[in-house]
Amino acid sequence: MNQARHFDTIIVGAGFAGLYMLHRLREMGHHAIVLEKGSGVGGTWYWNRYPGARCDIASMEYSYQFDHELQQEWNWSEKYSPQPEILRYANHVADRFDLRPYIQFDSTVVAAVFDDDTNQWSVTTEDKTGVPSIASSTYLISATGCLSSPNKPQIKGTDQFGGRIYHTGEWPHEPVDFGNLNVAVIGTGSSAIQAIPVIAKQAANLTVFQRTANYAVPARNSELSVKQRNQIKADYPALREKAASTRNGHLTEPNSQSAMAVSEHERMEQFETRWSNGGLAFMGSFNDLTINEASNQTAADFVRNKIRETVDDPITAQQLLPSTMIGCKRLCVDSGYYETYNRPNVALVDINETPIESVEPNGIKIKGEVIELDAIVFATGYDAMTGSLIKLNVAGRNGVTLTERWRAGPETYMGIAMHEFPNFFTITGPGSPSVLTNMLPTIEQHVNLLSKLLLHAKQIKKTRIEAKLDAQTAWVQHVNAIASKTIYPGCNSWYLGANVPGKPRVFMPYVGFPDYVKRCEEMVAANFQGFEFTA
Ligand code: N01
Repeated sequence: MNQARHFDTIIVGAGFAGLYMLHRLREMGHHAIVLEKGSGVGGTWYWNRYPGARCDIASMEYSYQFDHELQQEWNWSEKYSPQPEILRYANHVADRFDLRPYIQFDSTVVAAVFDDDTNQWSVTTEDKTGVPSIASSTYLISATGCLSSPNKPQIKGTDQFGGRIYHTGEWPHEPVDFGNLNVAVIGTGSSAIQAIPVIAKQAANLTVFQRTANYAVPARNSELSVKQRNQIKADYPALREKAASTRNGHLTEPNSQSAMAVSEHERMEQFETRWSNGGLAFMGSFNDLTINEASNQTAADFVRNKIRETVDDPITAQQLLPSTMIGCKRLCVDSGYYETYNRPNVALVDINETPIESVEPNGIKIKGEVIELDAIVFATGYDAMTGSLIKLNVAGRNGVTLTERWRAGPETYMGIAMHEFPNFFTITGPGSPSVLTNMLPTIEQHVNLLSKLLLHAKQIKKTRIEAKLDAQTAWVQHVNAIASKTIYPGCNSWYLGANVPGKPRVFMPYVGFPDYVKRCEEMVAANFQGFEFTA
């Protein structure tokens, strides 16, 4: 694309959000294109190829529901499918709906500028060699994902390291063999917790550097039999509807009782049942684990006891005990994580007690001694929710940038639009439930909502859509008010931006999925109240 081309809509990102948005817009007759940094579709599942990567929401639910035949014909092989299978699914969708011709790969968006006079976005991309191209459009939709801008800590000496360096969020496409190597993993979030058991089996020695101990519940992953799949498919719409009525948009079978309302015996029984069933449904053990600190404490103590029971070495077990509230950071789902510390080739370093002094050419130095290493895996997460949006270098009316406007934290209207940024929209943006939910239905809900918004503008013959300032201010206040009633602001999580030095501490997602959907429906019914349609 050497000459500026014009589109009705430019979508950024060919992950699950971008693919479905493209499909819907094509159905609506839009001349649309997706600009994608990678060489293939799949978004987060294209980049996250680290060992052990898989989803932690059941695949039968972590999948599209917009097309009945698609969900009937696709066969997930496991309860929680591994990354290669999820990536195959994304590719299948791209082919099945003939989306590939409308996706421009190897194209990183480096700037997007709104022209107030023409109501057009001018979007600059760079190819793999840095050669720029420009395209323009009436609408610009970011489908960049919430967890796609890797957080790379600046540890002194990293650039001098003589071995190999990886980041879980930018994993090589060729197989990585850790056989007979001395390996370090830095970080103990969901990615690390999935990767560590697999790497430990391959490596000669594995040293894990932990900053904050995390809670993990067992996945109890298993193969899905034909019978199990068919049972779900037989009444898929009912299952989807039930999931949509839950707080997180997936089936956690929430218990309607408070943890404080039952006896100690009943409480333990509930926790044990959920622990042996596995998965995120553990947080549904009682209805108040995320809003009542005393209830939360009972669940946290239960998991801490499980860690003590599982890990043989009492000092390591002690270091692995999380001190935060459970679920305050995203709960991790594991397959043999704590058991891995019983292996003779695995060591844990608590960097609060023994900080990393530097990375040396041959390893990592702590307490004046170098732990010799052949490879370092950074499992240090993401500049979540806002990082990828800010990297687009979006300039709205009068050249105002997101970086300026979001200096004190992101401000959006309903998580989909921003005042001063006309015709710019975000799928699962900050201020929407996004990362607190099953992302696939949440993505579909946003795509459907944006499709309706663009259709409405067309029907009333307007081409410029902008969120009103008062509506945005009220929404931001509402998002904060709801979050402040929960345990979430109480620990240093990426939900709050606390993992990235210098990032403002603001709780970014909206708590409450069905309530959010209801509010969106009310907004639609009120002719997209909160938006101004002009031109
Ligand atoms: O990232 P994280 P992630 N020095 O931010 C540590 C989703 N996901 O990639 O907690 C040393 O959770 C950091 O420490 P601390 C899921 O939503 C889903 O693991 O900030 N350590 C933490 O331990 C998840 O929540 C799946 O103190 C440093 C770790 O690195 C989200 O993605 C699988 C450090 C980062 O953990 C992000 O998960 C994987 C430093 N300077 C991910 N900086 C599924 O199963 C950071 N850390 C679907």
